[in-house]
Order: sequence, then C-alpha cells, then structure tokens
Amino acid sequence: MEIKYIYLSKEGMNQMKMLADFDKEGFKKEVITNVKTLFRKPIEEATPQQVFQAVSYAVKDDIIDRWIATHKEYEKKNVKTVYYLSMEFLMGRALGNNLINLTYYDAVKEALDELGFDLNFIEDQEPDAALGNGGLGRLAACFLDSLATLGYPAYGCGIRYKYGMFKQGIKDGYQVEMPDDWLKDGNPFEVKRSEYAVEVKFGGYVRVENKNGRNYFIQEGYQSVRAVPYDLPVIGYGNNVVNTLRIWDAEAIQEFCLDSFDKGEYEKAVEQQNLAKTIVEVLYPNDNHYAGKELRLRQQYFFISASVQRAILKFKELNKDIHKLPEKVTFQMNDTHPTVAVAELMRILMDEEGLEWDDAWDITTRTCAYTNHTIMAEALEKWPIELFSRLLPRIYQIVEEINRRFVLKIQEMYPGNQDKVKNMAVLYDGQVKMAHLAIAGSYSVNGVAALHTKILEERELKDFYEMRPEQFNNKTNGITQRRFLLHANPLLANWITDKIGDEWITNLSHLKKLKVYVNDEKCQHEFMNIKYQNKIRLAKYIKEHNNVDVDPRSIFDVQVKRLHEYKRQLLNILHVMHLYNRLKTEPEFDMYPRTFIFGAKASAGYKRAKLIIKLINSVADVVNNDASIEGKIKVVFIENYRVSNAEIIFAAADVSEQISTASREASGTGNMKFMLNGAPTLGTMDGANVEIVEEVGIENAFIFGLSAEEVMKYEREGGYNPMDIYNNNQAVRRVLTQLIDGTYAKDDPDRFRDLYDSLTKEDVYFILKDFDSYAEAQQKVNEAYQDEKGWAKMAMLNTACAGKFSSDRTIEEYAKEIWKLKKVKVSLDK
Ligand code: Z16
Repeated sequence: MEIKYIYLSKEGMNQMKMLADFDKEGFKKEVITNVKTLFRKPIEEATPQQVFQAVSYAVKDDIIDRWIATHKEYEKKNVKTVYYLSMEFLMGRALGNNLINLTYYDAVKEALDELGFDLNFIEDQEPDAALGNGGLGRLAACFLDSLATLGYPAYGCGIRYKYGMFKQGIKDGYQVEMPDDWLKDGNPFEVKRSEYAVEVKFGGYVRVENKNGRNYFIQEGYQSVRAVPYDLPVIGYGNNVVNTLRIWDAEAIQEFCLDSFDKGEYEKAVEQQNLAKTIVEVLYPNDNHYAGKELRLRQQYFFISASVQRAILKFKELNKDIHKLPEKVTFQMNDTHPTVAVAELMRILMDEEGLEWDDAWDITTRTCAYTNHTIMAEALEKWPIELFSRLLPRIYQIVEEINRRFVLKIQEMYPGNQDKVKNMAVLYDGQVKMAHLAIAGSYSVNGVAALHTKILEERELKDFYEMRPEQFNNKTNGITQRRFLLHANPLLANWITDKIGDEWITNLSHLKKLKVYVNDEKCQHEFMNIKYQNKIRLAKYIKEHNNVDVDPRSIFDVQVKRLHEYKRQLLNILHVMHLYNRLKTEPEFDMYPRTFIFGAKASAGYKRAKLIIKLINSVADVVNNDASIEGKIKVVFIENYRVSNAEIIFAAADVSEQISTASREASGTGNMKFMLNGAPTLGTMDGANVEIVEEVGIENAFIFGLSAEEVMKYEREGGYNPMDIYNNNQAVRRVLTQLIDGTYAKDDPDRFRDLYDSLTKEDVYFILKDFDSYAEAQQKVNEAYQDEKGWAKMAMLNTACAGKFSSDRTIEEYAKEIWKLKKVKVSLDK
C-alpha cells in the first residue's frame, strides 16, 4: 500500500475566528518574563520543563480573568449549582486542552514557533493529572469539560492525591509500578485557597447534651485534619466560562510546635501531621474493585465532609433559608465512593443548622443524586460496621437512624417480607451498604448506558426499582470531542471542519453531515490517508517508547483499557495465539498483516491480571521474532497507558476491541473514542456497544458472542461447563495446552497454569464459550479490511454516526432531567 493522497488543510484550520482577541506579541513577552521571574534565566537557557511552566503561567493569566468573571456572574444570578462529587478525576494534561478551549491553540503554536519552540514538544513536558483509574475518573473529567462548555454552574469536588495512578513499567514482560510524583515541578494551573479551609473530624465518641428539651450531639476526643482546597480551572470552549475543579489537600490542624516540652502535646502534634499526610498520599489503584481499607474510608469522608461543608457555607452567603438548599444545590455522587455525603449533609443540617430529622431528610433527599457505574459484585462497597462506627461515630448514628426508618418503610410496603429487608437494608450482616444508603438518600438513581440501566432495574436493584420506579433513569455516557478529536486528531478535525464547518466542536450531532461523503472516493482517500498519518505517528511513538517496529500499513487492532478479567484481554491474546498456530500449521491460511496493540494497567494486587500482562508480552516475544510468519502478526504492549498517549492511540486505530462478557461493562467510553476517530467496533452486545451499533448499523460493526440475557441465564443456572468446549474444540484445546507446555514460558512451563485452570475449571467470563464466535468476527474484519472502499466507508460512517456519544449530550440530559440547571452567559468586558 502506498500513500495515495496526502491531505494538507489550508483553509480548514479550526479556531481561526477567535484569534482576533489574542495578543501574540504580548504573549511572547509574557513567556520570556515568566522564565526570567520563575527561573532567573534568559529563555535561551531554559529547560523544556521551564518553558512549559512559563507558557502555562502566561495562559493562566488569560484564564483568571474569565474565571473571576464567571463566578461574578454566578453570584449575581444566584444560580443553581451542581457539585460533582468524585474520588477520581482523570484529567490528563491541561495545557493543550486549555489552549483548545480558549481557542488560542493555533495562535500560541505560532507564537512559540517564533520563539523557537514546538508546542507539541512543550505539551509533552506536562505530567498527566492521573487522579483516577479508568472509565469512571475520565468520565468525570469529560463531564467537567461539557459543563463548562454548555455554561452550567458546576464544581468538581475531589482529592488532591500526592501520588496519582502509578506509572507502569514493563520489566522482563512483567508490570512494575512506580510512584507518580506528578506535583514535583509544581502545578502551574492550580490555585491554593487557604481561606476556604475547613476542619474534618475522625473518631472519638459522641456525647449527647440536652438543652431546652432538644438533644445536641457533640463529638469529643476526635482527631482532626484541616482540609485545604486547591482550585483548578475548567475552561468552556470559546465561551469565557471557567468552572472549578476543587481538590482537597490535608494539613495538620495545629502547627508543629517545637518548643513544646509537654510530651503528650508533642506526640499529638506528630500524630496529626501523620494523619494529614497519609489521607491524601495516594490514589487507590483499583478499578471496579473494593478493597475495604480503613484509609480509603478516611479519604472518602475527608473530601466529602470538606466539600459539603464548603457548599453549605457558600449557599448561606447568598441565601437565608436553608430549606431552599435543593433549589440551589445538587450533589451528584459518582458511584458509591462519595455516598457518605447523604449522612454528612444530614449531620450538618441537624447538628449545625439545628433542623429536626424530618426537615433535614426532606432537604437531603431532594439534594442528593446517585450514579451507579457497575454491577460487578466485588465493586460494591460494604463497610464493616465496627470500622465505620469507630472512624465516624456521629455519621454512624445517623446511618443507623436512616436505616431504622428505611426498614420501617420497607416493612410498611411489604409486611412480613424479610427478604425485602435483607436485600434492601442499609445495615445488614454487620455491614454498611453504601449503594443502599445512596439510593435511600437520593432523588435520582441512574445507570450509564441503556442496557446497564435495564439490568439495574430488572435485576441488580430490582427491589429498589419496584419500590420507587420514578427514581430510576438512564444517562448514557459520553466523551468530549474537544479532547478526543479536536486535540487528539488535528488532521481529522481539520478535514471535518473543511467538509461541514466547525459547529461539531460544540454540537457533535453535526457529524451526520459527513454521511454524504462516505461513498465519495476522493473523500475516502482523504479520510484513510489521515488514518495512515496517525498510524505513522503511533508507530513512531511505539518505536520510541517500546522499541518495536510496526508497519503502519498493517491493521491496527487495539484494546486499551484497564486490565480486568471481565474485559477479556485474555480472549484477545488467546485468539492471537490461535492465528499464530494457523499461520504455522495451515499452508493454505493467509491473513492481512495485523498489529495487535494492547495497553492496560493491572491493579497492583491483582495477580491474575498481572499474569495476563506477562502472557501478552510472552506471546509478543515469540510471535514478533518468528521470521517464518513474515511479519503477519505483531503484538505490542504499550507501556503506561494513560490519557496523554490514549489521544495518540485512538486516532490511529483501525479496529476497536470492546469484548467484555456481555452484561459486565456498564457502558465503556473508550468504545466511543474509537468510533469518533473512525474505528469500527469489534465487540459484544454490552454496555454502550449496543447503542453504538444502534447508531452506526450492525453492518458497520463486528458483533459476536453471548448476549447479556444469555450470560445471565447461564449464571442463574450455575454456569456452563468449559470442558465441553475443551473436549470438542481442537483450536481451543491447542491454545490452552500451549498455556502449560512451555510454548510461551520456556524457563517455567507452569507460569500460566493459573490461567489454564481458570479457563478449564469455571471460565466465569465465558471466554471459551465466546471463542469461536470471536474468531469468526475477527475473520470478517480480516476480509472487510481488504475491501478498501468498503472499509473506508465503514470507518467514515463510524465517525459520522458518533454524534450521540458526546458528553455534551449526556450533560444536557443530566442538567435538564436531574439537576434542573440554567445556563449562564459570561462576557469579558476588557
Ligand atoms: C470504573 O471505572 C467504572 C465503574 C466502577 O464502578 C468503578 C470504576 Cl473505578 C467504569 C465502568 O466499568 C465502565 O463500564 C463505565 O464506562 C465507566 O465506569 C464510566 O461510567
């Protein structure tokens, strides 16, 4: 294959229209001054990191004006605000995205060129803000982008982890974890707001005091920390709106007092410093898994108490009557992690605002809303009562009372039905069930894709749904096209703008206008050449970072996501082993060259997931170095998959692997990023894949495997017998045998025995069951790709039909149907 047409956009540059108000010469001067004042250096001597800092501070200057103007407007209008409470915000890099949303990207690129710097290279100096694990954290980040772009008043509330998601290295094929010291050079965009610090209390006991016939609950003998907020700007696209991501740091309450000779005081001071330090030290690296650690519960209460206290204080600055809280505030709880907010709000309303229970409960349940992101049982948080009540004694009392009243309600509705109590109580079996607390305390419960919400209503949360169906609703996830197309794929972004104008940047449904071009051969060539350029960019990245040569003319087949058994990276690599076997043993067999690209972090303690990474790398070692297959298969494991390299990967993908066991992936959001960038889905009918197929048509995807219904039916009947497949399917038996005969582990043939056992004993993720169907779908990919026009059309249709999956659409639905927010306009009078 040669390059038939190189597309170079002249007119279509996005963002030209706003350049008028950008002062290029002033900006250049500011960069030079910043290098001088920050680093006492002339710009010629600055390191790239220092130039990054200087540029970011120059950009920040523009941001601050808009930030102040936005909040002035919010206060003037006394607007309703959503507080998006989340343990995770997977923001990635800020500089490039901020420039994009300020619409200054091209202008700053030019200014830096003139100073002798390449903006791309400067962007690469910034560490990712990796304050999240995967889908849930990145969703929160996309939501903030959309909220600001749509002009909705919003705060993201989270934790300023000292160390974010670990950096992954691959040593000898194994994952090794390294600390992510993302703040070591400072974060130029953050602003510390010490004046908004609040106190958060842990432990001790509760003393009840009766005054004038009313009980007061006073926490005593507690330890406490000072929660100090750092604000990060979240910039709307081209609209002067700047919202805030507020992340909390912990400090000791009393300053370390060196001249104190009182031993007790001294130890107490050290203790408080240690407590503060440990709370925000590190992000728990578990995706879809609950570890039940005390420190994790501390983190949760820490940022929730701080965020809710601050929100109430802010509300009271503009409003007199606390009963009006639901008219001005919504707390959206991102999964069960922040659901202690229900009890914390009750505590503040009763113990600090002096309300009675019924009043406080009415306000709370009109202010809180809950999003469920998973049906995976091991992800549901259930805290031992012993731990919960010791750490949060007053909160526990409140949870007990919430439970008592909720159970009464259940018994009232279903007299004598103990099963209902067992299935729905907040406290049961010595545990605090956080999902049940969330549902009891919320006015809205939503799932994240149509299928997921259906499964919640019909199975996982059936009893709750039957009790209060109107509480349940679906909000299918989305992604921001500003980061995942405009920033990540400038060639395609410019091409689209050339064809249909730039409205897609803030209204992604415009992409459907591309449909008229999908049969146009010139357009097909342009589109596929952009894909080819992006594949060259990724091939370069892989060469630089992994030292593997890949051919950009091969099919780039990509599975990037957290490593989890239910996501079935194992199915993918088993199939690669199968293809390799065929190439080696069937003289008739041929296939179009394919590069299988993986990227995935395994939670540090997840043994089997780490073994799967080792297997992928071991297969890569064998296959990549076997000259006899003439490079038909390459396997690449991209180290340290994260938001910044994801942007390069999505743009370069031909095939999007979305192969979870049906019913397990609540939504998926990577699937949408691939689609937007023109990669058809190879997947199961799971999560949002169902809706992708609905939008693009089943003929423009490669669908295989059991349906969610079928999977759940097998599960009700106690699973299936994988040995039936082992016995009857020769191809499967061959790859399974290769897991234990040393084919991929010469030095230790038993290395992968655990994987073999998991597949042959139970195969709870139906990998063998779906194997043939997957191989068949892969065969179809192989054939379809060789029809150049057909493939180009399919790829283009995927982009053209991706409009629904903008997080702008998702946020409009949340804002209208759950939050009842009003849009605000911000103008900058200079
Ligand atoms: C997470 O990333 C997700 C769910 C969850 O309960 C916890 C974490 Cl850390 C993911 C889902 O697995 C994924 O399907 C979904 O797209 C994403 O959350 C956003 O909703």
